[in-house]
Amino acid sequence: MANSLFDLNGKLALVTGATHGLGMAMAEGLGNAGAKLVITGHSSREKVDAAVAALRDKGIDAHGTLFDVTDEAQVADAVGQIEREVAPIDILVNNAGIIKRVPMLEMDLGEWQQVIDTNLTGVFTMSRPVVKRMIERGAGKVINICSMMSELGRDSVSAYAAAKGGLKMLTRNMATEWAKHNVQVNGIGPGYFATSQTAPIRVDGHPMNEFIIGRTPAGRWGNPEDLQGTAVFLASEASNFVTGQIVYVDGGILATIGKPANE
Ligand code: GCO
Ligand code: CA
Repeated sequence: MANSLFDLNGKLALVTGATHGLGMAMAEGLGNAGAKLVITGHSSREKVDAAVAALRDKGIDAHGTLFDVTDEAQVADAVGQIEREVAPIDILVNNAGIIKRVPMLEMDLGEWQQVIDTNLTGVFTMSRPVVKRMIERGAGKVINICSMMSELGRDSVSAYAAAKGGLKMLTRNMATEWAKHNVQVNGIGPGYFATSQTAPIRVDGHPMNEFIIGRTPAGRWGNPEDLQGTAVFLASEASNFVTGQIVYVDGGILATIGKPANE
């Protein structure tokens, strides 16, 4: 009986930005726990179709759609279509996000705005039509993908850190407003993971690569699969009294000030 708490059979999960990387891994984890999946991308139909095929190859009932989470009209249409043609959305994972590593004084205002719009405002626009329906049904789960940068800054990621810091507080406000409707809203804060987003700073010899391995008590980069258990927990009945929390899956980075390089 114990594992029925984590059973997602009969649930539909919508994961944004899930054509690759962490979003894809979380979609797979939710699917392995029994959920039906709708994954989204924002630009490439081919990437969405390939990701859906990969999930289906693993026996997961997956569907795909293409829209820009920052476009309210596109979001409204997509949510309506999913709820009509697939199923009501029980679990929303707001994962879509971009990063621009540019020192603040060199960043164009447009670059700043694009990061804030996608990573923060996109969660506002994506969540509202989904949660309105969750409230009508009396239950729902929202998981916002935050970051190490919800807690710590780093040179050259000002817009990303501001957005992810804001997303931590948006998560708490969503939790506050929607708990009475039995909609739980939590965040997952990934540490440093081996994905295409971090590929540029993970190459052998890049100073960040050694730094992160040294700065992470677990002594390694995260693998996307490391997020699956936390995603299932926050998407399942097991977390019905957990809301407004950010669960950091970071190999211990946030627990420590680190140690001298040669220790
Ligand atoms: C960076 C990295 C980080 C990670 C992740 C950490 O440039 O520092 O890309 O931002 O992507 O967000 O949680
Ligand atoms: Ca520039």
